[in-house]
Amino acid sequence: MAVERTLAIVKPDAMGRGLLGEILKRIHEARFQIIALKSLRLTKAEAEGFYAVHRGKAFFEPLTDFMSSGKVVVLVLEAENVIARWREVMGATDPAKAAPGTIRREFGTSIQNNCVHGSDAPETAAFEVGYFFSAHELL
Ligand code: 3AN
Repeated sequence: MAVERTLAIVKPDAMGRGLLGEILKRIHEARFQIIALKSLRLTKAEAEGFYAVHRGKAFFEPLTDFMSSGKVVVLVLEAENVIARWREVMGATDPAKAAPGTIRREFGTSIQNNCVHGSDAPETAAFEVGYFFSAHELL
């Protein structure tokens, strides 16, 4: 199985509720290596660019408002099969449908306010990592 990298985001709802430490603990327990990490506030335009594949959907406007409403922490995680494994730790998009013990099930409050993001495929991971980090930050 290949060593992969994925982009994780601790979203504004989780940051505002003081959940960063809890989420980092779960990343540590899953034995994912943190290659890079930073805290920032997305502009509305940056949130729209990040979620460009969802442009035109009903949830695009509220989603990009939400993602630019407060600080986020973005991380690059590395491990074997980490793209799928981080999505397992996060749980399903809708917290009500997420498996027990997952971050979204335990802390998410709606489909939009679901605490964390994770890339869904190698191609999106490459785009998303590059959206936030330059090559010299990923050594
Ligand atoms: P995931 O983050 O689980 O891969 P995506 O990529 O389908 O989910 O959606 C990106 C983000 O858009 C989700 N994390 C969630 O915040 C929001 N979202 C997705 N579907 C909906 C929806 N039906 N209503 C509101 N927000 C949504």
